[in-house]
Amino acid sequence: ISAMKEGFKLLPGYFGRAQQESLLQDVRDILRAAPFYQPTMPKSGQPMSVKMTNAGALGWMTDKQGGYRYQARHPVKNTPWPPIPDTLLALWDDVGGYDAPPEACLVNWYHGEKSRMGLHRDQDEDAPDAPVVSVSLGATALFRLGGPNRRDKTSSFRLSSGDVVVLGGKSRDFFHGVDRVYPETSTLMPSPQRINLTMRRVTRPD
Ligand code: MD3
Ligand code: FE
Repeated sequence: ISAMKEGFKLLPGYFGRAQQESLLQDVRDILRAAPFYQPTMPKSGQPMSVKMTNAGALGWMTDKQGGYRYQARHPVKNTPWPPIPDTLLALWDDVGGYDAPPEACLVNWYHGEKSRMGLHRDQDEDAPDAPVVSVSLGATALFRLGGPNRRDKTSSFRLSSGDVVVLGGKSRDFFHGVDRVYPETSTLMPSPQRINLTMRRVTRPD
């Protein structure tokens, strides 16, 4: 990891198999209150290839009309998002190095071989000093991390089930994306499904 990637931490195999299964059950519980919805791109209305839901006081969403934003309610059910699971709050305390708790846990579902996430930055939060903490479950993904400018050189690596990524410091602002998911790489879910859980602080703590 170069100096450029300062603040970026990959913790391979942070969660073992039993904990992955327990986290997947937590996701199923979230889905009962807040099912996956189909996010669409601002202006174009292009559907994303990843489906989403959230846990926490605030959830990240996007649709054609409103664009990227955080809101307190599920866009279809109009009910509050369920709470962030305790295992994830404990993870944030263990690796986040940030005093205030996370407010949002975005659940990304890569449901097919065509699911991907284009190169982007996460810029919708008002607490840019807080890290982003992410957990991968299921199929292995090819993840790409660049720099603060879209044209910066990128490096790619695989994220496997149970891996944790912490984006702190400068890396918090770097371009990143998911190029593909690999079939038959995990027995946690039917291939080639992958779930990524991403915790964020959205508002500035008092
Ligand atoms: C690097 N999710 O939800 S998680 C996202 O695997 C997102 O679903 C990807 O990018 C996924 O916004 C990647 C790891 C991650 C999350 C946030 C980052 C990497 C990041 C923010 C800055 C740099
Ligand atoms: Fe992102």
